[in-house]
Amino acid sequence: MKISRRMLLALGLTLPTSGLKTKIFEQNASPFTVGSSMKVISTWPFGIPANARAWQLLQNGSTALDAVEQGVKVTEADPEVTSVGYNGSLDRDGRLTLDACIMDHRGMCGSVAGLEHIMHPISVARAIMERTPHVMLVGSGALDFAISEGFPKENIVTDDAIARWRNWQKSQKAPPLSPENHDTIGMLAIDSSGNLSGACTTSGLSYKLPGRVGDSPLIGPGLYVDNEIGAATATGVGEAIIRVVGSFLIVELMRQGMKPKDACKEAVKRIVNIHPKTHSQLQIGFIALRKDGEIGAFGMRNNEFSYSLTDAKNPNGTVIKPESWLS
Ligand code: SD4
Repeated sequence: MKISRRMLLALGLTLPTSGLKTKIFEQNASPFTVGSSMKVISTWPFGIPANARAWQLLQNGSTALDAVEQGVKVTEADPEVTSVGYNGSLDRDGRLTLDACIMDHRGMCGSVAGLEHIMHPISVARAIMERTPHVMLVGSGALDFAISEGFPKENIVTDDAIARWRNWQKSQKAPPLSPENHDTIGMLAIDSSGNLSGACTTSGLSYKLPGRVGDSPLIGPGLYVDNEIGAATATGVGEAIIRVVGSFLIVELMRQGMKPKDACKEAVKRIVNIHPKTHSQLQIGFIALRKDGEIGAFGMRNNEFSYSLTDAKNPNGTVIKPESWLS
């Protein structure tokens, strides 16, 4: 006679719970072998010092979430990077409005858009994730929240940024979507427990229309993390990245079995399909980190895009130029 679960319960007996747990785990398990090695990747060569901070934290046993937050804070505070955080590029009206988002291995996320006067928008995004029931705050609401959480209101608009903006006003040589006008840091990390997190932060397109929001603070286009599959993030013309929900698309393509590089290339291809005549004007770069540690990337324009990798083999970081659509 077959013994049913009901019969066992009636007898005051239970099925071995370990067997039950194993089954549930198997149903949800990642299809990829969880890599034993920690890894950090981020967009552009200016990711090297940001990766270094993240790597230091990972080596000390920090979570990927702490690593990516602290990592991109390096870039946010760096006046040499004129497209992220402090000394970032102004909008058409001369205001510095910052966008950022963060996502962890549990699928939790936080985001800010159009945030002024705050040095570290990524930490405000994390505070929204951890201390509110919301995902995204924008503009004055985001600023009020940041101040209420103790973030100092600072002047992060530099004389240099104002001079660049005045220069642009005079010449208006650089159109708002030109490649030299934008560069975001997007960072992905895998920690010693094999958990993934990502962060993305930018001042957005230089001289953008006031109120314009790009892909970088948007969970889906600018950043996506699925702890069973992998993570992806983006840099480049946000409008084009939003149209294909780039980072989410890449993670879903990896779920279907595509390699990280091929998934990034497919996302670029979809942008080409939507912009058959203008894609050569679009700077785009995607990076992806799969659960098992495999990385991949792809760019749009003639080898312009590069990204930074830091791991046990490259503890000081290395800059990699991925293939691009136009070469
Ligand atoms: C945006 N994606 O605001 C950002 C800008 C950028 O490389 O990444 N530049 O559209």
